[in-house]
Amino acid sequence: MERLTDIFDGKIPRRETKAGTYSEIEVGLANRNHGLLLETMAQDVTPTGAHYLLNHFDVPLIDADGHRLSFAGAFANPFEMTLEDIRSLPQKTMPVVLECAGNGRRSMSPRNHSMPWGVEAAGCAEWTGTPLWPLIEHAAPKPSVVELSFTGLDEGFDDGVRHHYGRSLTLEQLRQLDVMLVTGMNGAPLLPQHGAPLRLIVPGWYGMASVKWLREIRALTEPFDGFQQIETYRFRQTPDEPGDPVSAMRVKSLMIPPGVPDWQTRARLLQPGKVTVVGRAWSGGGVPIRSVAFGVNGTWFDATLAVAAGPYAWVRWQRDWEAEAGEHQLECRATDETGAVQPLTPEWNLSGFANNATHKVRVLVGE
Ligand SMILES: Nc1nc2c(c(=O)[nH]1)N[C@H]1C(S)=C(S)[C@@H](COP(=O)(O)O)O[C@H]1N2
Ligand SMILES: [Mo]
Repeated sequence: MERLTDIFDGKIPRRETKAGTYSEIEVGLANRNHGLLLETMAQDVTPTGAHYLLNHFDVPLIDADGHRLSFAGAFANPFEMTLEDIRSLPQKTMPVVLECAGNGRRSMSPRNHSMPWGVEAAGCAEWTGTPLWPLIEHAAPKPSVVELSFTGLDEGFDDGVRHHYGRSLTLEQLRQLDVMLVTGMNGAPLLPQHGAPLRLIVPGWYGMASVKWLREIRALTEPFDGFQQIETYRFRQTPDEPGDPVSAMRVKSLMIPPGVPDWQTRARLLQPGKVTVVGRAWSGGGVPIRSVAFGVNGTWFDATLAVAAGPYAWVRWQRDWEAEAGEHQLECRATDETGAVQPLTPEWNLSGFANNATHKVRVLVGE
């Protein structure tokens, strides 16, 4: 890469045009799905339009009045619910961090053909809905039940397999996780692209578990064999191993890049003097953040933590920094209450899942 000074001195007015085209497949994916605008981390709650988006297939446009959620399969008391039925149950609003399991895979080589996420496939919205567990108890899984599957109305192909997007959780997981049936995001009805009219939110887990456009909850007496459960979202080092399933999020932190950006490169220019650097940190499974360290060229300083808005929300961190002229690499590194700490460099698996390496931002300090 060029020196940052060259960018801000206008010595490199534009990136040179290079031979070859963008990969059509990657551009197509990136144009349908988008990341968090990091600057919106100034607010506790991610605005709906700035929350990341990950949709595998087409967004199904569902008539809310006609929509039914069915509890089917090996339940003693199978039933169906309308949205009105769901909204008449006790309602709860929770700030929850969602993060895509593929967040951070952009720098892997050879690459995985999927969303080329940098750091921005995360967000913390306020989700409104009703707790799922009482409804499962009402449906009464038969003693032979091992898992429940959750199926969305969206449909497509992956690796030659046609399927509706679907995931499963064991009864034990459902008992422990505060899973919610959600109809609202940030005080408004769900938008079509975020799962309208009904989705699951599985707090503390990577986003793939939070099934959108939910239409069926099925009690199964054998483990679920859906494509999104057994083929993808596995930690594999070789293609033929079954791999452990991806579940709870790993400890992570992000910073709002300080200063002002260059349009094409996103390189940052900042004035010398005191800068308050701000970011957010979270971990999975409801584990709180213990500390965040702010790094400047590899030297670490303790950041101050605010109080998180809930067990599944991210927490604000900040650190004052006396910025001196020159090029610097800023970095943030969180530790959670179990002692888990972010690695400094990625630890890859075949799909680039759950990369929680530290967030690094290069800045040029100058007039
Ligand atoms: N039905 C359905 N649910 C889905 C998906 C999908 O493609 N179809 N994508 C999943 C993935 S991989 C993620 S990361 C989250 C993203 O949720 P968001 O787009 O509301 O941020 O939704 C999950 N739920
Ligand atoms: Mo995802």
